[in-house]
Amino acid sequence: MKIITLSKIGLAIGLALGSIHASANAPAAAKAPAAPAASAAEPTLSPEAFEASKKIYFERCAGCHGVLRKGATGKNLEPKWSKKKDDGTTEDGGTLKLGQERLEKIIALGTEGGMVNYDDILTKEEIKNIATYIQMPAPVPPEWGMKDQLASWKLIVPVDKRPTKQINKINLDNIFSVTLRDSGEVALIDGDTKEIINILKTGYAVHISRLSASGRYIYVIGRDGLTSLIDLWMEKPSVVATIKSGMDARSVETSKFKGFEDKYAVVGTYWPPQYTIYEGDTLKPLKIVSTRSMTIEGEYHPEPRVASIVASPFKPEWVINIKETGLVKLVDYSDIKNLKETTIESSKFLHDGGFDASKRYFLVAANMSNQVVVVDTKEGKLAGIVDTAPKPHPGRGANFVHPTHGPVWATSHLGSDVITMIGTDPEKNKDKAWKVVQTVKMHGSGSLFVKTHPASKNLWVDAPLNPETDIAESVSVFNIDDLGKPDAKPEIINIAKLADLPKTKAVKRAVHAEYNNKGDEVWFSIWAGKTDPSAIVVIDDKTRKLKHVIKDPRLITPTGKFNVRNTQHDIY
Ligand code: DHE
Repeated sequence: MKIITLSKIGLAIGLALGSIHASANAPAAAKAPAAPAASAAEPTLSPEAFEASKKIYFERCAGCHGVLRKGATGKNLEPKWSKKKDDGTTEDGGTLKLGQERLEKIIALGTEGGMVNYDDILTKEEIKNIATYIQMPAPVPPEWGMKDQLASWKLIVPVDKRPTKQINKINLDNIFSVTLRDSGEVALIDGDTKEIINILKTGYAVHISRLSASGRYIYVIGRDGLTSLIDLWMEKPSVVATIKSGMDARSVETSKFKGFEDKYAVVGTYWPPQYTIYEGDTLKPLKIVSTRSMTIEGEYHPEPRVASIVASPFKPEWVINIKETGLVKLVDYSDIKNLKETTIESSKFLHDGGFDASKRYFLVAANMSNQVVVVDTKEGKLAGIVDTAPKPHPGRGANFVHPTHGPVWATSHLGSDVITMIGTDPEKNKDKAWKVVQTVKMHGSGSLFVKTHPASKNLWVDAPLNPETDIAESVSVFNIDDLGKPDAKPEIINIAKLADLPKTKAVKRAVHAEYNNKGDEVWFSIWAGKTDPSAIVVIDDKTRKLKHVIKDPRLITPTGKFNVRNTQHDIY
């Protein structure tokens, strides 16, 4: 059996860096020239186990820990790291120091810091191998420039072969684009009839869906960097173009300013760290901009990943958030040949976020800094940085008028069992703007998403990453009018039980609230195992009672859901 050793991998990385198109998929070390014999303590894997672990690392770990393993939402996982502290001393660490046994334990059981347990997802053998894999140097994936992108571009239905008006009878306003995480698909579901309109092959583990300004096109981005364009006007809405934007991605947005409707799309990639501007109706790549740069502390970072992107409705501008550097880029797309970027220094580890109700201010979680950054898109500068409870994770957050504090934006937290409300009205409530005005306790930590709707009086919040089954299966719902009362308590509803699914080994996590177009129904996904039957649970927002359960064998690991109208107009 061939054994891959740490020293061999080191050589392979050298080779990969030398030739940027060295295949990301080939067993890197298997190609490496002969290396000195491994010492007894050196972590080793067979080429097969190395490749399998590389795939698992990409699918399960890279999102939090980074392709180069320098850490962000998750800890640094380099074999050896060394960090200068403020007092001038040096701290050394790394996976080699933690060792095989401890790493296996962490991967299997998770940590209190928010890492989930993998003992119900990975086999013992896989856990053992991945623990070894992360003690070996990280293989560097290739770059992905214009030639690669163009070669991957597929214009499946050219613009002149598409309908010139909507030719189906579907209420487009109320379609939900639902991520089927582990099958590499999205389901388009008719929000009125609750019927599946179409299941479309897309990239692996589609992260989000975003709408074009007109509401005609849905753009979805896979974790594997595949961008797909869906035309809702077709008899059966289908994918009309795809392109591989990179190897690893999470965000896509469109041009929404008057005169630029449906003209451009922009995709942010985790690897390579860059954003690409595309023709809105074909996905033809037009411009690629690298995000590699210095951090806000003035240190070079080789992997500053593009996190959330939003489009301003008031300017031809995207707000592009760069995770590791803590820089927010306001990108003016009115002249992409002479692209103007305003670079705002904020806080490191920018992740997800949304507009306030006026859509002038963008609030984004710097999750590992335990802060929320506020950007004034009108003035093009930082409006504030708000300290919060650990690891804020808003999705797009929730906007409502608080009974005592006026307009607020709310986030829940991965690392705390509270909802944080931040004042967002610097004109009429100046003393409360960009300050935490209230925190309320919910049913547990491990929350990912909070949601309300202008037509609703409810504030819903999930906790899918909580280690307790009952908490992960449940959501809290607060009456907004009761907030401000010292004893404001939520109703806790076990959504998974309402789905009435057969018992399996996996936890049935209730995840991601999304309203329908009218704001009178709220939809939750049941996120269970890949081979488990799953469902979407529809709750009547007014009565908070079960209204419908969407079950279908094709609904495999549903997670994010994006209602056309709410996503098109940034309603949350
Ligand atoms: Fe997400 C939004 C990144 C794990 C479901 N997620 C986002 C955004 C980013 C991000 C940068 C904001 C995009 C935007 O608005 O432009 N997510 C990451 C990760 O790096 C992370 C932590 C690890 C990973 O490997 O991907 C991660 N995310 C998850 C999940 O495990 C979730 C729960 C299930 C899944 O489908 O993968 C998940 N993320 C979502 C959803 C949104 C999202 C549903 C959009 C929320 C919204 O309402 O807009």
